[in-house]
Amino acid sequence: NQTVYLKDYTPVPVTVSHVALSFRLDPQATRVSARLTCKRKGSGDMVLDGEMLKLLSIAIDGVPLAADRYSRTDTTLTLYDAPDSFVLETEVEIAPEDNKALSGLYMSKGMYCTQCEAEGFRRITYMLDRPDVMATYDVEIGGDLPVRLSNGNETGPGTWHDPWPKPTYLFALVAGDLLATSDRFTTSEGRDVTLNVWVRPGDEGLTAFAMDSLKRSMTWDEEVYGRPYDLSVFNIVAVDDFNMGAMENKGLNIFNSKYVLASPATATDADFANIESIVAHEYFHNWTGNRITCRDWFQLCLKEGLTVFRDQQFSQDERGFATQRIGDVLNLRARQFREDAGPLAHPVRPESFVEINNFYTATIYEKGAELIGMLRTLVGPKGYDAGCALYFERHDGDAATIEDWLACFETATGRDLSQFKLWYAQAGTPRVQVSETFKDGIYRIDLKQIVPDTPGQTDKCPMHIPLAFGLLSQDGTETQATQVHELTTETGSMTFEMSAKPVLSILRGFSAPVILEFEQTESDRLTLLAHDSDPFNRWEAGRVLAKDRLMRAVTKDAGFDDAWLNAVAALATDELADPAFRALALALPSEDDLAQSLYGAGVVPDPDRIYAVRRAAQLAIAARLRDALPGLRDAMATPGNYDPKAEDAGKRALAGRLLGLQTMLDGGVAARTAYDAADNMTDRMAAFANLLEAGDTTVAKQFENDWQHDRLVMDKWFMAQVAHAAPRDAVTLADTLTRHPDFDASNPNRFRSLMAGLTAGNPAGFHNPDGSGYKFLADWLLYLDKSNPQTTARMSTAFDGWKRYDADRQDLMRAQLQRISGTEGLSRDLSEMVTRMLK
Ligand code: HT7
Ligand code: ZN
Repeated sequence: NQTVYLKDYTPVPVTVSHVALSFRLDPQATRVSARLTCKRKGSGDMVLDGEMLKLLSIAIDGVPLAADRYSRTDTTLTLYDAPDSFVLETEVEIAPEDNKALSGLYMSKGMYCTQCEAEGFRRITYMLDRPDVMATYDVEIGGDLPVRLSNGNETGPGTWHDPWPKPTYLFALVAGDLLATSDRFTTSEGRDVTLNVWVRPGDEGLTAFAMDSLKRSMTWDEEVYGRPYDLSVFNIVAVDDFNMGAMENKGLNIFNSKYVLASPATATDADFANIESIVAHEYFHNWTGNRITCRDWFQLCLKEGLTVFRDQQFSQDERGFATQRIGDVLNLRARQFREDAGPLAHPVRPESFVEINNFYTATIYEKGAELIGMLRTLVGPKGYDAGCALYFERHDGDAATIEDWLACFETATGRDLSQFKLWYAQAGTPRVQVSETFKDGIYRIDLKQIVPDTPGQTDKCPMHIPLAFGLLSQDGTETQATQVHELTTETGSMTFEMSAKPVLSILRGFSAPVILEFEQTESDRLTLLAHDSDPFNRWEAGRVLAKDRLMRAVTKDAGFDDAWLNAVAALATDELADPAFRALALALPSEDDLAQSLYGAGVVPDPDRIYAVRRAAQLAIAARLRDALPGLRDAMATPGNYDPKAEDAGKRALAGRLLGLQTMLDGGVAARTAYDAADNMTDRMAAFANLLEAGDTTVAKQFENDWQHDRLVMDKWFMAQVAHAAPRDAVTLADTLTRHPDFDASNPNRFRSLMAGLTAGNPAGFHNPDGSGYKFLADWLLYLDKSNPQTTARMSTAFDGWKRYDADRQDLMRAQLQRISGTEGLSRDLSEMVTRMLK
């Protein structure tokens, strides 16, 4: 397993400017003929990539190639003495039906489909399978399958021309029995575009929301970034077997069906929100990813961080800034901060990798998006727009780098971003310590940043950290509106002349991905919770108050005080506050969040204790709100037709939280009524989860009987049962469910639902002190690695927190990691992950 280094990047000596492909599809023996128009750019042999290909013929300029003009290994085809310009013709045979890795050309429920990012094209034909080789494409898909799709514009039945040069990873082909829901969109340039959402017959009633999301995304990208669409057709295809969420192939986005198909009866509000943001994300890639792509895979954040930032902006505009930002930060802390704090920490632009598929991480995506957000804060909205405009103008058609991106902002705004660039190179979440004094009319804030050591990186330089802050008087009036302080040195300070000590609201809007360490007084936090004009920090104040209580309950057995319970109750009952905000404010920090914070504070987390303390806190809040709960829930009713938009979703979210509290008190009585009355999947899942928590023994069977025909709903059924099982029963239940006739490990959605139901959904169950959770996961990783290394490697990250725990649990987890690592024939993907985790 070879390590690839950023420092070793070299351009190709021979490039390909046009690709003509002809497919004769067959499950066991698909023939792929390729004509590559090649041109020499430098000296050296042309080394093409190819894996699992049976080479049937090879010719240059129509003349079969003599055996001494080329050589092959399992993964390459090298041409010796290639001329200055020539056409390389190959014919290969592949077996899509046997491709269970879901990379390259594979079959899902009788449908042919492709996944080429990052390096799947080499499993289709010989080619320079790297993002800096951009070519135009002509594709011909033979045979009589009713629907045959590829990139670009259709020129005849099953023939496609893509005029926009693209790298191999954006190639796509889909063929099979599919039905489209169609619509039209006219771009700001007057281009008439046909929009299609293709699904398997029977699913055609579930596409309306995805189509609506697509049209809103197209409008938004024109209005906010000035980016119109550039082909006459935009196709989306829903596929059941898919390793990730979706893929932005030029003009032919392929989606995990989970992120396309939705109806009120089958999809929750969270599903609708995911569909909206993922449709937008893939569409936005057309400019940030496709028209301008990455020079090499080390630059992955160039397209992913920027596109996540854009989809987050879109969702803020569609759904409201505060709830979207809070949700995004919760996700960042849960996934990226966790990654940054463990053995898998890596920079947003890594310097090396063994398997690039292992780097589609929260750090590249979510931290990458935070870097764009910080850049926007530093240069201001106008500077940001000017930098983006220059980037699109200067680099359209390029395979670009982070340096190219930052240079556009330096040119457009005149700012020096050299220190800011460290965010791309230095891994780890910086800690910012804040202290304050007030003396003789001077209010002083002292700041200190600490950038932690991470694997392979020590003694780091100070980062350029934008800290948005404001000041409030003790009665909650804002005395200073938001300003940005740029912390560029290890320590810094600010002073203000004031007649009384103010209340500091710092890191407003979560202006930088850092951990704040600030011993703020209890009364200041309560003031922020009640009055901060920055909704993120209002929520954050409540979060910090809750976390303090929970951590003290874990470490010191402290009870829950009236001041806190009253503040929570006040928020829950505040009719003037947005229900979505109240729902977020009522949610306690997750078990994993607490484990992470305890570990950060030098305390070994005990998963059982954390589980018990969270439940005790929920019970205390429920008891405080006892009489108000039924009325509060009734007030959140959303009569009439189900509307997935944010307003009603917020009400359902709050109703769900309140039902959770009622269940703590009544053992599931209200949840049973709610389950029987539910007329949408959001309410049904909330009631189902609560009934499971309450130990109801009939509801799982009832749910199964009602929904066994629907694969996406059944994913929820598998996950919820394991996530809401009593911790000591969770592993046994998960194991039993793997023998259910509908459990199919080869379907990534099903595999992830069950495994993540345990590892993420039920931490106390996964960390069962007898080690059964660890063995269960390791057994399944070893099983799936043989056929689908990508999904296996991803799931293995459940072990990445192993060093946090007590010596016994560490021993048990290490033993499983060692067992995996010592297994013969491990994939490169899983092998790299366990090696890094064991280091
Ligand atoms: N750019 C896409 C990434 C992706 C992917 C990567 C590795 C293996 C399978 C994959 N499927 C999709 C999705 C995106 O970020 O938009
Ligand atoms: Zn993406």
